[in-house]
Amino acid sequence: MTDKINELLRRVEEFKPKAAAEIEEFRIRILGKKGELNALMEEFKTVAPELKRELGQQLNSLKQAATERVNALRDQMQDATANGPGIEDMTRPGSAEQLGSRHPISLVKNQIVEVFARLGYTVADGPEIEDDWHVFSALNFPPEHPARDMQDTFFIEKDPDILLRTHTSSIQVRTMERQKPPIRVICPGRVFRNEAISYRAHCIFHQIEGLYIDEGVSFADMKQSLLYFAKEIFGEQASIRMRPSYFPFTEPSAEVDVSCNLCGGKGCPVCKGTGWLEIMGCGMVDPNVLRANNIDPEKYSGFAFGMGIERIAMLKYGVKDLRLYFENDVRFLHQFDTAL
Ligand code: 2NL
Repeated sequence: MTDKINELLRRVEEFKPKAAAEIEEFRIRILGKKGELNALMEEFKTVAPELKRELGQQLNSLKQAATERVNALRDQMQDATANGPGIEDMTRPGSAEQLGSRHPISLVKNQIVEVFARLGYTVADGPEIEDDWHVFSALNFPPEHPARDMQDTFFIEKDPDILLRTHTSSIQVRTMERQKPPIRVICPGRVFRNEAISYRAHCIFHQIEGLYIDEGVSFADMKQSLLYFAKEIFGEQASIRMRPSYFPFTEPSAEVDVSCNLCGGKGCPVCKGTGWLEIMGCGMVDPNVLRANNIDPEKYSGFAFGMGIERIAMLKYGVKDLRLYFENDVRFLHQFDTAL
């Protein structure tokens, strides 16, 4: 029996757990009700009386040693998890932190903002829940304009004066309320439209608009600013062209195209054979808009432009489906942030 006791004592001393769960398993196997120690205690009952004294002492020492070992191992394990290295192997490589990455929409927004900051624009923000004045009336939308329709705009049911902004122009209107010309402001933000979701449309998307008002601001100023923007975002080889267009808030208005980078202007499937890709709308601020915002159109003139950030990011990164921006699949999101 002494051999059995010594054998168990040796196993207790040599026991080296790798995880906390192993200690508890070991405790139950040795010290538990149906454990090996109690089995020896049963056996002890049958030994000859003259051996009882000596074996009793050995069994008590074994029990004490096992209990102390289990408690000590438990403490060590706790220290190791609480304080880092304890019984741990200090040469093991550290566990790497899984870092997130910036969303492509944020990356492109920041790049666009930086370009215009270099031209002296400041950044402005405004509420997503707006009223009719800041989204439509102050921007020369006639009362019957289709954008005012429920089909295009999300209204609050109880009060049709409250709506989700459909463009970021409302931020510029709020800037004109606060600030006298010269005004040079760039306004990024989320906008909302009641659209069916597809690869090229979503009911929530992002815009950046810019507004420049001062004495003597011309169409030529606008063209040069937007050419600079296109070269900064799409590369030095980029050129732009303007096509006549219409917006309620600008006159004259234009659609801006950038030369297709994929085919160098020769025509390819991406630019549908035209050599050009539409990137934004722009125009000279309509005198009605200046007047509505208490700016004298006889003294001041200005230009404004607006673009969809999703679209710019699609062209820049070759993203084919706009819905990818909203699904938050990390396999998609991790591809853009080069700062990591
Ligand atoms: C587009 C076209 C545009 C504007 C936005 C604007 C704002 C004020 C006054 C005049 Cl406060 N204009 N914004 C002007 C022209 C075009 O956006 O296609 N956006 C995605």
